[in-house]
Amino acid sequence: MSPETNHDLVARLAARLGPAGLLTAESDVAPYAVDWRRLFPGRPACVARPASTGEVAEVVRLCREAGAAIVPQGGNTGLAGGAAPDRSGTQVVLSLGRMAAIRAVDPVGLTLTAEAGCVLRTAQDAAAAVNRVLPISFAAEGSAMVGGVVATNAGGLNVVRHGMTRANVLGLEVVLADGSVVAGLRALRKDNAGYDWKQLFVGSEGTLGVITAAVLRLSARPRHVATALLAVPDPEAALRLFTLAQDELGEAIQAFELISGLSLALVARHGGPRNPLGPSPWYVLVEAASSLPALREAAEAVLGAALEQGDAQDGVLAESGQQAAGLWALREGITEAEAKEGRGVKHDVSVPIAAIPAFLAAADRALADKLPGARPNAFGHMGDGNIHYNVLATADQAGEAVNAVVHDVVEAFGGSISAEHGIGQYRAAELVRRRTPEEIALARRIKAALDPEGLLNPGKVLPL
Ligand code: 2HG
Ligand code: ZN
Repeated sequence: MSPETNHDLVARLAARLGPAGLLTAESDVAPYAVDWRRLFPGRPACVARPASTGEVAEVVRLCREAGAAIVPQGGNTGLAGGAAPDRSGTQVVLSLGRMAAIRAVDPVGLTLTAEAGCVLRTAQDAAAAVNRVLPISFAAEGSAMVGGVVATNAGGLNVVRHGMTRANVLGLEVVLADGSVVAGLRALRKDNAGYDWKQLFVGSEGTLGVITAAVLRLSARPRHVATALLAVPDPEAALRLFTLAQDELGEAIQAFELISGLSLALVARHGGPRNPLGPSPWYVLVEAASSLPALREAAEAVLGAALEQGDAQDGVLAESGQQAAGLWALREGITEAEAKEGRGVKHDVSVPIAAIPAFLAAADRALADKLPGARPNAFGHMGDGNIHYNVLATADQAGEAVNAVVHDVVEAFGGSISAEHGIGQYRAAELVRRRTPEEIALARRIKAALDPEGLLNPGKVLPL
């Protein structure tokens, strides 16, 4: 796109969206130009901030006429650079932040309909106000927006019980690359009429269409919640505890997190909350929830059994919601603490749950062999097989080299190189290396069918 086309496009967008709908000054654009970790600094032509689905469609049409690429963006909390523009100065960031309405909440049918720019926590609060739960939850929920949550198929803390975002999307409204609006905001539990096209857009990271609103599934709000932090000697013990919790608490388990001792040491070092347990090589944070009155007794019995069989050396069962929140603050403080500690090379991987201990041992060995001095820091959603095997690397260890070592081990265990964060631009090249040519060719055919001109978030998910 030439500078003149660029200039024309910005003028047209300004005329269509008005002053509140378009940002061009460098200081206004800056927060939208780079991802949260500041790994992918970009330079967009402008930031369009449409206030309605009709305006989103108009932005897409104007960009298409000008041949300008569009980078959809929600809360910009992603960890894969999926919402950051490139440095060409020609891409238009399409921020959904002004489309923040909750269109409907149905406590009987258990659904909530929200626009893409609605902050996840606002949607959770709206569900709580009618005594229901929106069961998608993760550390960035105070900034992440519904559109981005759906577009990245975000995972998080409750996947063990409620599945990924994908499992909680009932309907979508999407603007396609040609500017047409597909209205599929059906609030139905059962809808088996034809292709389930909405699932194509869930996890497509803005490369197939722009999600403008979603119908999300709500759940009953459990009356009792039991949250416990346990100090465990090793990942094998944690895995035995997972089985124990499955046997004794069953479907009430809504989170089962594995946390390394280093993770909580980093949280403490960087001003995080106090760890009520002593130092330990590993911890498990487990939460169960049910409306049945016997939950607490059952949780106490599990904790007792865990201590007795030696798989936990110490443990605390939260006495109040506030104490439970304190335990969660430890877990949710890890990402920021790691960022303050220095250069962390992230890996968001999954392996079969039962293979987690062997995977961790093999990855530690491979790292010690091939990249001496690199410090692994593993934590994550053990109940879903998802480990954030992050590596505090030395200055001379290139990120790609660290990725290769870790991902080779992941591949040997039949795992995935992105369990929940998506691909963005961070993992696009790696995806092509780690999936079969047939899978990549299929993905390219889907992309070509929906975005033949390649204007939607180019270079994300699939490399150019
Ligand atoms: C979490 O589980 C997030 O806290 C972030 O997915 C993980 O910082 C990370 O690597
Ligand atoms: Zn995670």
